[in-house]
Amino acid sequence: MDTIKVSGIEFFAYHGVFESEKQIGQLFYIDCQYDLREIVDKDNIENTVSYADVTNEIVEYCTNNQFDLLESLVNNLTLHLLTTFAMIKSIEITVHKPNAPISTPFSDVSVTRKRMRNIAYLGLGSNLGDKKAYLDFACQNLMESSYINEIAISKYIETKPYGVLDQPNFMNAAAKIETIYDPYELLYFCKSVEEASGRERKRHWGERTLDIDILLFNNQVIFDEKLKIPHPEMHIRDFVLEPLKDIEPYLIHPIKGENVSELLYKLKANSNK
Ligand code: PH2
Ligand code: MG
Ligand code: MG
Repeated sequence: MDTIKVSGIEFFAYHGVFESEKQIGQLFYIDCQYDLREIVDKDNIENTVSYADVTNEIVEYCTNNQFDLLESLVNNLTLHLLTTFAMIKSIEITVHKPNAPISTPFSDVSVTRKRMRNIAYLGLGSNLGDKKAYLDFACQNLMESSYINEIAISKYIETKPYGVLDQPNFMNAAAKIETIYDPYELLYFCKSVEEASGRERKRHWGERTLDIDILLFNNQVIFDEKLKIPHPEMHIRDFVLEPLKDIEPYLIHPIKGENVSELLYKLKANSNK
């Protein structure tokens, strides 16, 4: 893909923790590098993202908003640019603040942030109240987020409870999304939608108005306290594989190396033994 870079974009702004920085302001410099979604094969400005437009957008955003931290500035600026320019696939922004209030002589201080478009798969479930309405609620929240483009929603299926058996049947579904969130931001987003549905956490694996689990995120493997991707049990849950197969039967599990149809076939074969 084509990579475009603009360096040393200069502007005067008021970002900083100290009151004097907010009052007096100072010079900032930004380096910006972005990859396009597709190779530009026509000699026509309509087929690319003009570096002049990106530069103007950066200066406008940075002079119309104020942040204490450079980290917040680059975080929000990368979100803003990816939502503004649909043809940009990924972007890296470095903001320099060479006149920052540091008492020792220094040449520069800078913060860098990279952000890209990701493909993620979500598992949705509900087994309290109007289950279909809760799944619809989840999809609507996905659709309304500026940072998520919903690509596909599976059929909704009724399933027997798995794990904890003394609870009502579930309605389950899967969703494929494109998102500029990173995995942890997406996790917090899912939790916030669960909460907005009125979910109360009484017992592990118990009944819930709405559960939104991240199943897959690009081809990434994450295993830490907060987040495990791929979802550790997705390959042994028919209520995950069945709806996932509906939207992407040939999708390959990054650890198992088998596609969704194969995993579901094996799961069913084993449960019949
Ligand atoms: N979710 C669980 C536990 N058990 N069973 C079904 N059928 N569907 C679910 O979504 C489900 C479950 C924990 O997330
Ligand atoms: Mg779950
Ligand atoms: Mg969950």
